[in-house]
Amino acid sequence: MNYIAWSIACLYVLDGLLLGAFAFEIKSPGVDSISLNGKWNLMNSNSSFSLSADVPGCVHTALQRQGFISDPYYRFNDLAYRWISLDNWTYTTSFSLPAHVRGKEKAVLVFEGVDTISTISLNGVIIGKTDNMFRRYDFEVTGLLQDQDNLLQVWLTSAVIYASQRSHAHTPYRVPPDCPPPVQKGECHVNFIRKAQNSFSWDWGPSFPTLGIWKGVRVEIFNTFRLQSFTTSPKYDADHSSWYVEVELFFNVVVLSKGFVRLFIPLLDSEAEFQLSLTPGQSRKSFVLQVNQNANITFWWPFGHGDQFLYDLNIEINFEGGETFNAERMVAFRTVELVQEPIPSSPGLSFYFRINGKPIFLKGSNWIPVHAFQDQVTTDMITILLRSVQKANMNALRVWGGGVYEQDIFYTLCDMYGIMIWQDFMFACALYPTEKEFIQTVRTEVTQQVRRLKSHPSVIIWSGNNENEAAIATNWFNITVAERPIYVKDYVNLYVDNIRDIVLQEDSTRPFIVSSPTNGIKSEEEGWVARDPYDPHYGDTHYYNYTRDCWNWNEFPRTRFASEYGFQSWPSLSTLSKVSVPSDWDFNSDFSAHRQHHQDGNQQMLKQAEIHYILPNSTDPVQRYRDTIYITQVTQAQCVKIQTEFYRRSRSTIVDGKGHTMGSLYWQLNDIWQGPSWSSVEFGGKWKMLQYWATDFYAPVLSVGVENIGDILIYTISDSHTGEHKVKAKVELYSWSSFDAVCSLESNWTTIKEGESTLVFQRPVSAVLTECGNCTRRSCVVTFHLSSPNGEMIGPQNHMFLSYPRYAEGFQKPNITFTVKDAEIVQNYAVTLHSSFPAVYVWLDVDDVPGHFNVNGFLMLSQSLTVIFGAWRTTTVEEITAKLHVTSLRDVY
Ligand code: BMA
Repeated sequence: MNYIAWSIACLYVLDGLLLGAFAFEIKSPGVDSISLNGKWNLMNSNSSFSLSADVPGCVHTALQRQGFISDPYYRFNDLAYRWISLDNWTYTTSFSLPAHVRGKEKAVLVFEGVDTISTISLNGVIIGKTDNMFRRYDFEVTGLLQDQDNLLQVWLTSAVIYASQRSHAHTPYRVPPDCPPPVQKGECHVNFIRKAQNSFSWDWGPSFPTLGIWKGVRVEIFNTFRLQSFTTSPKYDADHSSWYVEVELFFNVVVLSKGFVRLFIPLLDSEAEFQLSLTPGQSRKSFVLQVNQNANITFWWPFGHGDQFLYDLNIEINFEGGETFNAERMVAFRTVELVQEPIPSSPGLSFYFRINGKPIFLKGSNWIPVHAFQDQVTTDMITILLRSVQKANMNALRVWGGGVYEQDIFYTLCDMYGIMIWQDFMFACALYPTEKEFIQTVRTEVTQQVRRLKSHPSVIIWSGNNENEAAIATNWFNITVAERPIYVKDYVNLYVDNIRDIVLQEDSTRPFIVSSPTNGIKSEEEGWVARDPYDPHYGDTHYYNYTRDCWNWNEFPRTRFASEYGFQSWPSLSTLSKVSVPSDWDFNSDFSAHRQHHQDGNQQMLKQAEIHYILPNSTDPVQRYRDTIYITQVTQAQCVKIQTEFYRRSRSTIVDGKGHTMGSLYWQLNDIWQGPSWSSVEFGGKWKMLQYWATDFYAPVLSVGVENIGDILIYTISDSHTGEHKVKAKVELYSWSSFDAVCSLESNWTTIKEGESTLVFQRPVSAVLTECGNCTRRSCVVTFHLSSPNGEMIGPQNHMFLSYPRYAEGFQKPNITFTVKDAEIVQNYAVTLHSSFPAVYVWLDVDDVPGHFNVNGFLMLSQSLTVIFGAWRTTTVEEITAKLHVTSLRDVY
């Protein structure tokens, strides 16, 4: 597969030194670590395939790299290659021990991640089994190792067959759902296996139930002890108004060992030394470094609210035997509270995050797995996505519970960029079994993941599952009244008595909620499964409605916190063309139907589009296909903009007892493959129109225009902490046939307050049109922006339509032409557009040249306009000129 789009060489921030301080793999004193990563042999059950395979890796990647299969994402290959996941596969390697490690006391084989069901043997002896891809496994192999020719084998069982067997063995009652909806073309019973739940298919992704060794493998050999992991948790002591850092060290000890631990943060002039005494067995040691009371601590803030200050914490251990250990870890000081308290004139409770004592509105989206083959996810891919998040003015992501706990580098970059993470545990849209072994493996998974991730300041909340409270409450699986108590009991057992219990024990530095959506405290009062977990008066909500007119903001629930909402669109032709052929490029082709995993998704997109726009009708089929992709992206961007602006302007208002919205995380940021989905960034990193628009609708200070009962209302929303501002709204009306404003209006000066949404302009549409003279609802568009007393423009320019563009009068084909020039900044190109008439949703697409524009999908109200394209690889004026396509709404019909 061609990953050019991903490979931007990670120019941004990957300062080796800085990331070094985040390294989570530990070099323990006295431990020899022998990596077993690299080339292994891979064989299927009847030995008809025998090939070389990388570890970390998976069977699909190996088969593709060795030329046994072509790109699994190509056309219908997900179905053609189903056999791979139905077979059993064995990874084999052999290794010798370097002379200096032979004869040591202990040897442990560490598997950072096995996907998923396996039996592992060393030199013919079974050393263990795995059943959970989210766990690390340490198998003691002392006495089994030879100096040379050790044979290590990992016998993987088909996840699909295992899940089916477990489900059939579960006889007392069913644990639904059995299978995904047929449109997803997936496999059944994924809830019976601790594996990425989306790997059996999802409504935005393919079914590739991978098998493999997806993370590193090593042997650790030692005489006295080994340090397995450590955590660093800055905590605030409110009673003494002071900070301390709790450091926990996890050892595996062979013989009694003694020494000293020294902790210090040079920049805060804080230091402490402790005695350390290790007794044989598993040992967890906790130390507290009191931060110097006189030191001035700079907090870590979410992006847009301040800097992401990170301090270097040094850990030094000196053992009596002379062995030493040194580690550096970046720590950050921040507090997080989830505030659920009564709100005046509103029944229910608030639901918002207070970081360092300040209420913060979460602006962002939901994160899904970056690839079906996790071994192919690179740091570059993660960096591109997280940079896109920050560029779009987002400050938060929810790592959704149907995928994977992300790699360390993901959280490290979020720490550095100030992106707050809402971390789900990996359970989604299903009920789950609660047999002893299942609970046991989940307990280990949760303990390990909390310990792995809790040192990251970016993680601000743990959440038990995705939509499983709602699944029981609103009876997705047709459970009878008589059976319901069994499922509620299982639910409480898994998420409350086990997962919550572990999280509360392991981590007191961030809140935990049991599900999303949930009513929070109210759900707890109702026995953890609320009557209506979507109640807008409590907790968070997920809301989707594809059939109602998305321009009608009255349709949206005025929730406390919108953690999911969204609309689908198709990715660009350049992304799709990598996995399709020209005969597929038709909205009604088998390919278009095959890639759509959401029932009626393609029709829903067009129906929603058709409410507002005339659908593409070019007689050239490929042009019509391109235009249809375009119209789905326009529709998605416009719908999500309207909904997000509604949530942002609801932050400080209460209407009919509802409001005080403090978060909008739309569904979904990224894509797992090249197909239609709710994403704003395509597979490969290309921005859809929605991603460009997010930059504006998530701007720190924003003006929003809406129509309500015949009035034009313009609100200002300010996320800033800089106090009060005076602003006025400058409003202009443009007709579709001229670049000169028909009229200009202004609001009075209004004081806007930090953290509030304020009405700055209100006038009846009829009065505005009369005052303007030459405008009707259909012939003009309203533009507006905020201006400060010294004439500065505050926040982005915005606009609103007074009728749907499909009814626009005087709308002309704009005949946009362009010229491209070198912008004289490395890899930046200036594209100057010339238009004959005002144009709406002007969209620039440079095909497969990776990079993005400074603006895109815009309203063009001037004859000429220059935009900048920043490329992520070397390109030329000629290449951009040849590949650039410009489309505006009036061009597609
Ligand atoms: C939400 C998510 C996902 C899904 C999305 C779109 O409910 O949690 O399960 O992909 O809706 O349907």
